[in-house]
Amino acid sequence: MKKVLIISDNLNICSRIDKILESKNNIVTTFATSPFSNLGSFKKVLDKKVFIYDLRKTEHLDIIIESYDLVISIHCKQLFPKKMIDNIKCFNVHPGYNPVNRGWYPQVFAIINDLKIGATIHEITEDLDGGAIIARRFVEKKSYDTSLDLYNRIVDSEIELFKEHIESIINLSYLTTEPEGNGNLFLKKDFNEICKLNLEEKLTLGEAINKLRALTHGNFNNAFFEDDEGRKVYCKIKLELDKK
Ligand code: 0FX
Repeated sequence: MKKVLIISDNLNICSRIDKILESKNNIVTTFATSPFSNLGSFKKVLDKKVFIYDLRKTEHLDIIIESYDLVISIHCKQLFPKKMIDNIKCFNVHPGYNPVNRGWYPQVFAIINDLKIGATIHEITEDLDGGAIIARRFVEKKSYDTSLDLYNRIVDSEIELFKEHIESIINLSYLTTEPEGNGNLFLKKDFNEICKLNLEEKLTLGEAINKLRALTHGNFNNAFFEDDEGRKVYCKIKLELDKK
């Protein structure tokens, strides 16, 4: 019986992963989230005990290392410290095709920079989203995708990869490939920077549409400009494919 820790800050994905793991009888799964996540909603939706682990705390790292055989990060926003990586097998399910889309909000930067995109499961190293690749898959990018449309398909792909590879991860019988170089790495600060629209910036209409659809994600207020009176005006775009 393998003791698996799933650590995540994304409840929607966790509940889908939970359903997959419920059917496995060779593992005992424990869920944990980060100090800044809403523990109450994790417990309510998953309907089980959920721990909070603060990966900056040595005592929490010691508990993890002693209590589990492996750790899987599924959109966990905490960085895994060296002590953890060195002492327990750690894996990451990433909403990007490594090494092309390392870092934050990969679909946003894939739309703006016309990069390929997909999902990856990889071993965790100290290099952000840079470890050996266990499985990865491209996801199609459509001309009328907003960030949310593409994100939803990427998450579906992450879940599929997880379903297909979880057995080999548990048994440590998976094969790996090394990422082809460093690829691209985008951080949260890069996202924050592109959200502020410079109305004087010269872009083609295509580039402008791409920027706005990359920053359109459901109800999030991302892209904005400042008007003459210094007020923030948020912008979203609506795209619709001709169904005829
Ligand atoms: O959990 P997650 O889907 O993923 C993020 C990173 O993108 C990922 O690379 C990392 N491995 C993981 C730990 O954290 O992020 P989220 O649930 O905060 O946001 C999901 C999407 O929502 C994001 O891709 C873009 C969009 N979003 C999110 C926020 C907070 C916005 O458009 N605006 C926002 O302010």
